[in-house]
Amino acid sequence: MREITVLSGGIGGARFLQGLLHALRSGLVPGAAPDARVTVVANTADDLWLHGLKVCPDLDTVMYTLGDGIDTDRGWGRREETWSAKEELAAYGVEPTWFGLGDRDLATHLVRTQMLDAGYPLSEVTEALCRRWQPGVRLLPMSDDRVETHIAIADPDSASGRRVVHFQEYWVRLRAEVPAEAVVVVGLDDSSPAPGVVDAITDADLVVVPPSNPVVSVGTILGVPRIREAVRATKAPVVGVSPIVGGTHVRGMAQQLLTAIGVPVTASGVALHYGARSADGVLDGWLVGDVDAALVPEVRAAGIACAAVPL
Ligand code: FO1
Repeated sequence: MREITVLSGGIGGARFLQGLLHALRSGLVPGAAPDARVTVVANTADDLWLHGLKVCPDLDTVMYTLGDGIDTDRGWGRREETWSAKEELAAYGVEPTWFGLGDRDLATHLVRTQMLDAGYPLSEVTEALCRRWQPGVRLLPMSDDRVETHIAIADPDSASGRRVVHFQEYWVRLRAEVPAEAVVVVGLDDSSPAPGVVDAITDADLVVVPPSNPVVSVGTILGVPRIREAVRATKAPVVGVSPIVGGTHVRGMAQQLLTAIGVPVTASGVALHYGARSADGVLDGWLVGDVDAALVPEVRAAGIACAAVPL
């Protein structure tokens, strides 16, 4: 195995990638060359424009985590961060004040926005930023097109009884504490895979679905036209790791969003949501936590190889 492709969101995917790279480079992955190339296809639907800057949380979380610049307690943003610009913006009463842009992190968004304004596509911007961070993977945005996840929530004050907020407002300001009624990914149907994404999937020796959010991370990547087809067509085995262990997510808001789309919040529910490649889905194999061993038969019955391991 020389080419491994991982479809990743933010914090969960980045931490999985840290483990994968450590195992690979230590020669612990049977059948994989220690210098196997890892390509990360990252979700960009969490992206947002803030104070005139393009912020790409999942791309930056993977880049900072694997480039050793991440704040390990928060799991996002830079370590040794300062917040002077954020404090000054708040002093001016500039909204949103609920999204923390650190001074060091701002430099990334300034460089990215300047390059986007100069006409470089997000994929080339990401490649340029990675020349500094050297994450040890090829980091590709799922698309160079603008795609944004918005969440419909109940709003008794509005005529329709609901309103739509950007995913980051739902997650960061509302802490996913209001029921999500629908997930709307703006621009997804008109988006195209970024250069190299389809080939990275079809030419891989292994495709991995890490424990990222099945709805707003893996779900949005698979929702980019042609990406799901590439996963279904690849010669590589497609193996996933359950983000749900013991009936709940490890962190984040997968529980709330799976509920919003009617998927059971179980290790088997997510596997069946992704589906077996032999049916109409994308998975050949699925790993569940030891605590979920009782769910293995249900996953196997759906045509997906399955094992319970200490996730
Ligand atoms: N998450 C928070 O909970 N609070 C924040 O203020 C915040 C700021 C932020 C800034 C840059 C960035 O790349 C990520 C940031 N995140 C923050 C995390 C972000 O909401 C999540 O990492 C992803 O969008 C979900 O995976």
